[in-house]
Amino acid sequence: MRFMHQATKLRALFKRPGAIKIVGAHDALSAKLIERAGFDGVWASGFAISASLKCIPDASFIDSSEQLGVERRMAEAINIPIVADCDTGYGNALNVMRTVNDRERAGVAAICIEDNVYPKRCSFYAGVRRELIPIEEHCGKIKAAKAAQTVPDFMIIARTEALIAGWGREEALQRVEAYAEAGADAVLIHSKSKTFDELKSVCKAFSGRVPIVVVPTIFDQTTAKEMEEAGVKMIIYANQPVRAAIRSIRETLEIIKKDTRPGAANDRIVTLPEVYEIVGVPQMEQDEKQFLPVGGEKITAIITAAGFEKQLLPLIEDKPKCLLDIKGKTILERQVAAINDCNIKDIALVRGYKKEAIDLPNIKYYDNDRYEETGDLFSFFCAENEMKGRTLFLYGDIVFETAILEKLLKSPADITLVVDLAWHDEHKRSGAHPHLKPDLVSLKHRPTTNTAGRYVTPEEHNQIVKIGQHVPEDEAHGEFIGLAMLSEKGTEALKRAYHDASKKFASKGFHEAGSFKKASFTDLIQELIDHGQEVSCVSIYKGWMEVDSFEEYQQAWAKLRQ
Ligand code: SPV
Ligand code: MG
Repeated sequence: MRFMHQATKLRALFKRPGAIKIVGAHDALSAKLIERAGFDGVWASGFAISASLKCIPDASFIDSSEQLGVERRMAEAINIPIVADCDTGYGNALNVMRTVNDRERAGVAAICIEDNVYPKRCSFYAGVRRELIPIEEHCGKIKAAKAAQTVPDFMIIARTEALIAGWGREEALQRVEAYAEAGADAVLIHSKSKTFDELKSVCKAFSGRVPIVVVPTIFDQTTAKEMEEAGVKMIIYANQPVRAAIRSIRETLEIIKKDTRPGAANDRIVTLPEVYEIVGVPQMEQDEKQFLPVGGEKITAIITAAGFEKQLLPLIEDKPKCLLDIKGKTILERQVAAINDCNIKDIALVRGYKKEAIDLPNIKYYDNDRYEETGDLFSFFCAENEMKGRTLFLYGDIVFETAILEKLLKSPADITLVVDLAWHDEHKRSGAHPHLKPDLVSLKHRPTTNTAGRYVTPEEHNQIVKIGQHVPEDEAHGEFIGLAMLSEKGTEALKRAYHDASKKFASKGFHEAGSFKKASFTDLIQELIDHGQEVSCVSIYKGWMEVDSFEEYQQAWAKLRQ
């Protein structure tokens, strides 16, 4: 999209029939609300910014750069023109020149400079002295501003305080004519009268060579139509948002102070989702999906640790396997640490055997009280509530290096399982399975070995065609380690397949399982593959271990670092 300076948009508004209506903002949020409300532009009000930024009077206490900072933030937040209230231009004609260039760069469309002496006083403060600079001096500022501008459509609005200072209609008229003659793009005639009458007569008498701008703060019962009919081209509702904010905040605070329940004020405040929407959280969520690397989004880990395995007695007499201690840390603690290291904080654990022994904090617990008659698939689905987006599935008896999990999280596939290619080597060497019941995997593409005979883990993601304990050994390329990651789509496919199969196989065997309720996670993966679902593999070479027997537990002690 071609960049268009907001000054060009403001110029276009001046060419449009009818009065332009802009509203005073004190920060980016109020500017955004003004834009959302459908107004034509924003008035970066010195009065409102002094009040909100520092809670001080509008009397040149806020300097140019402080005011500019707020204007810049507003300009970043909105896409309608900003007219910056630049008081006296923050000094003499030379200061005005800098003021113009600073605002052009900030994306402001126009500045307004008034003929008050510096330091200025808000036009409405009753008991303060009021003086105006000579006409020639203000004309000099206007000429300097026009000479300094580099953005062709940038506008200089010259404001007179003659009526405010009580110098009368003629002085006001003389000044605005002179300012127009000096090159102002519009003139603002300010008034503190309770009625529009005095200002109206100045507007009517004005030559009309440039547009007229007014601020109906005190003559607040005048309609836009009346002002328009008097020849007004721009109306500035200068300070209503900051006044609305003060009243609303005050009333809300009173309620909460009295009631003590924050919810007592709910009917007078916006909801949190409304705030999220205004500041652009939905867009951020979309961008996150589109641009953040895979693994950057929220992931839930589900660990199954429900089962009881007789062969591990007496080691697990009083606790489940995941609580076996290996050099001062339990298997579960090691898993949680690796998961947390990968910035995954949502962990659900399905307990069963000796469930009361597991009480690690920051984990959501689900119970499979039928652990003796069900398989790990049933256990995983005890935590089905957690299967919402990307989901990590882990067996509760594996210990693995964090790098393996990091590698898995980078997989862009919908379903990815970690497969250890070392199984083949170890199998050949020992002549027996390294584990009692390995979940063997047959891959679509046979993994290649390098000259050292080690498997070269392929960069492209290989696919699994067969999985389970019954995969013939001569077809097996590796072993599923009990760690899988599913995208949101993959998770949905898994859930669908589970529920379809639970009906279809309710009373019969399911892949390698004698009955559906005794099925394993790998049975459901095979079911998905058989239905055409691509299941990817992230291949590794060692770096993990499983505790299925007393020997494996001893090995874990021997191999693991503290
Ligand atoms: C402001 O909003 O700071 C203005 C307008 O200058 S007024 O307060 O009405 O003078
Ligand atoms: Mg002001």
